[in-house]
Amino acid sequence: MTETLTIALSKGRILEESLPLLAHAGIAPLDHPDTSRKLVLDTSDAAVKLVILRATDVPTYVEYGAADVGVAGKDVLLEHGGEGLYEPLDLGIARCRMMVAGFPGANAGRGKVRVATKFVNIARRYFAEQGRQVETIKLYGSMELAPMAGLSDLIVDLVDTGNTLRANGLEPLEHVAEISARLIVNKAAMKMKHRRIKAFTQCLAGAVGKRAA
Ligand code: PRT
Ligand code: MG
Repeated sequence: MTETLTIALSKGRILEESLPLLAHAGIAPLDHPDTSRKLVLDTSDAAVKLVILRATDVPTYVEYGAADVGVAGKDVLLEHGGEGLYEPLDLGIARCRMMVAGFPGANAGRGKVRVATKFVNIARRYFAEQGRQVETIKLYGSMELAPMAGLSDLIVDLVDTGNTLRANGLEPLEHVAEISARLIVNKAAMKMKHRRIKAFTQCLAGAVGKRAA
């Protein structure tokens, strides 16, 4: 019997950049994920389904086995805590950098500093490792506004071109981590569906290799 495979993805750049890799594994959604309102999509492979989630929910679905595998940004994984998951492959897509940013020189200040971010766990860990005292403030969007509005001295955010920071008078100040999307796998599924998942991972690895070449 063919083993079924449920793949968790998020809309936007992860989905866009994952589709060519999935195509390499013989998997194409039957409905277009951007225009369809369906959250579960059948694919060209009858045994494979895609579930479309918020990016931050992808590790949760995979950890609890509601999806066998998923594609998640390293930022999301670092923030979620990756203990309940396998992370067998760096897909090399949706690349960016996690940075500390602020007004020029804002990171030179002494005393307690306020840091606004969506990534409070990553920020706390980063500053704690350096023995720097910070107060983290959790935000859900538009981190770039926080320094200008006087909410925080610094932000921790993802940076690609740097245009968003520049447009708001901010600068990248410190590099926290290189970010790219990873294939994640449920631990029980890795045992129960070992062959299927191994073959799928190898197909994706082949596609990643071709992209890099
Ligand atoms: O948008 P939503 O709240 O629904 O969820 P999300 O922001 O998590 O999803 P999405 O699709 O925006 O991002 C999914 C994943 O893409 C992230 O988890 C990252 O791993 C990865 N990624 C890669 C990025 C970027 N590049 C990126 N540039 N995610 C976000 N950005 C944002 C950044 O937060 C900032 O607002 O783009 C802006 C900076 O871009 P530049 O080019 O102006 O520097
Ligand atoms: Mg976004």
